[in-house]
Amino acid sequence: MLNVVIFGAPGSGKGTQSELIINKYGLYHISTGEVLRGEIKSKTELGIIAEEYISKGQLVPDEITIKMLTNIIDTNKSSKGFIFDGFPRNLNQGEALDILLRAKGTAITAIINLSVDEPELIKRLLKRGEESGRSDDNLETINKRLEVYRTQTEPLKEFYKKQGKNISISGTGSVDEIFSRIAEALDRIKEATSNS
Ligand code: B4P
Repeated sequence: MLNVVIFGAPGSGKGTQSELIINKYGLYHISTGEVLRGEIKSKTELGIIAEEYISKGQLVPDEITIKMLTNIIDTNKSSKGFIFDGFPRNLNQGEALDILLRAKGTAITAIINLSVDEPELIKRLLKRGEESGRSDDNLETINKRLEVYRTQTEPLKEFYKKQGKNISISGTGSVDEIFSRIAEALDRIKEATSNS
């Protein structure tokens, strides 16, 4: 199985690149942000709780996101592999994901770590806010999300570096240019795993 985490700050292009990755590699896309936004739109009990956190730029509690992820993996067992977009977002989620995959006899193959500088991230998110009206794409919430990323999510880089799974990719340039860099890395990994 090819299991890839797409990792990066808010606005680094995780969602954008995931779409291209699933088309080329046939992986099952799990975006916790997208699932949560769907719950908010349908005004479910979970959505009402999630909205409180998302609109303030905070992470939704782990017990909610880990349960959500477990259900999605369980219902898509036959997939060729997964792309985890927006999960894990802290060390606790990283450890939970490892345990979950180990129990299914598989593991994370690699993490694609998209690096983009903060002024560019803010520019992209403000633009999306104007176009989509997403409640968390305003300057105050963006700054909070970037702080949460620095303090809670970034430490995961070390976690995956220690496992030898971190692949850093520049997330600046056109969407196609960035995808070529990602595809080159994933093709190399696929080749190495099929020869081993
Ligand atoms: P997410 O939905 O994961 O969204 P994101 O990090 O804000 O954006 P992403 O990096 O996917 O950006 P995109 O490709 O769209 O999370 C939203 C919230 O949900 C979180 O803040 C949190 O509250 C909650 N949440 C989600 N998962 C959670 C978890 N596991 N635990 C707890 N809470 C969780 O790109 C952004 C914009 O840039 C787009 O408009 C795009 O068109 C543009 N763009 C992309 N690539 C570009 C490029 N190369 N050049 C120019 N613009 C580009």
